[in-house]
Amino acid sequence: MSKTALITGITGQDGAYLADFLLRKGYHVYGTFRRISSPNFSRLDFLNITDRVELIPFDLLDQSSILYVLEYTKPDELYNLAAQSFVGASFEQPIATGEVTGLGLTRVLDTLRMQSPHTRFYQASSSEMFGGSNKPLNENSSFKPRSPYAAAKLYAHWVTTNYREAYDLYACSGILFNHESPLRGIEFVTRKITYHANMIKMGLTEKISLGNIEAKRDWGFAGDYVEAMWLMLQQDRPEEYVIATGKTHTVKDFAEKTFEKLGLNLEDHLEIDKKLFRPTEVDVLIGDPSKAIKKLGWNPNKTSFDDLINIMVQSDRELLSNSSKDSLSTDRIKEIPHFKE
Ligand code: NAP
Ligand code: G4F
Repeated sequence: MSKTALITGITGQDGAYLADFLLRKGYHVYGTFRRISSPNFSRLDFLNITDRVELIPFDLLDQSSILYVLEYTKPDELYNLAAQSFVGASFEQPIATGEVTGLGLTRVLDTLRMQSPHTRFYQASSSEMFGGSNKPLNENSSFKPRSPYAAAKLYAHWVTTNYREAYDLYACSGILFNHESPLRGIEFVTRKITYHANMIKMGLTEKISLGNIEAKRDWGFAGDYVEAMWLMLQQDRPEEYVIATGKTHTVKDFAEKTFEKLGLNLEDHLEIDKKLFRPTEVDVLIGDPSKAIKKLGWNPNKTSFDDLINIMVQSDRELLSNSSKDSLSTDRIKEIPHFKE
């Protein structure tokens, strides 16, 4: 009989790639979506897998829906990817972020403990919890969250550890550094850049507004990172793992390379908008994936920084070329300014 997996947040970037990965491994995949006026399965459509997964309504804010989903699925593996995942928005919606990203995990894990304790559990922890460092960060590095999002993730991280120790659950946290793809939300900086650069190339807009372009991130490809999530749940013992490439680049590097690939000069099109700076910033993130390489056999070098940019630039070029001109507007990707003062 095939194994079953439940993915919360299957409509998101990682949810879609993980579903695709697990289907290829022969899993029966259940995925949760929020009951909103028009549920959006575009990422599953992009990977041609919408009809191959079983979609169940669910909300991290609603204990009953969590109970219902677990009773119905009783999965072998549960991947908790659902979250309010945008750091920027967490400054404007700190309470909702805490409710969904922090307490939501506790609702899931406590229900799991009572309804399906045999299920192997994966929690999507984040490198944001570290708060940044010039030196590579590993599983023993200390945490200093610098946003409501990071604080909520750290709470969820510690609850996962606690439930493993207190109730002997097979509960793992993957501490993932930034990972991107053509399916990345358009408000995140990499996708904002590849989308805008293509718009500029096509003459549909002239400028891109960015915030702190000196910030550095350790960027990998989401398609490679979902394999690490799965590997964590195949081990003898549940543990924490850092997943990263071990290399870091500035936002400016990412933007310059993207513009260069399209034959454009970033300087001619860039506007720095102070309103896009965060009240507190994580200046540098770089991860040390040695443990994942050694224990999981995971390969951090499958997709290089350059290849990642190529994949995203190409995908946005195709997306924009296939869209009607009337539907294209950079207004779609306006960000909420951060009111520090
Ligand atoms: P994403 O694209 O923003 O996806 C988030 C998912 O959570 C979406 O399916 C969203 O549903 C769902 N969701 C939001 N609020 C919910 C609620 N109240 N109840 C149920 N579902 C809800 O995020 P991602 O990039 O795939 O990241 C996946 C997870 O990894 C997140 O937990 C994120 O914080 C974490 N993480 C990501 C990275 C990264 O670089 N991508 C790094 C470290 C950790 P809708 O489609 O309805 O909005
Ligand atoms: O792309 P970002 O919004 O991603 P961020 O904040 O690093 O968070 C992502 O990675 C985390 C893992 O480390 C995840 F946990 C989290 O869920 C999410 O997936 O911003 C990256 C950097 C920041 O320093 C930001 O200040 O880019 C800087 N930046 C500069 N201009 C901008 C912009 N970010 C955005 N979103 N938009 C800008 O215009």
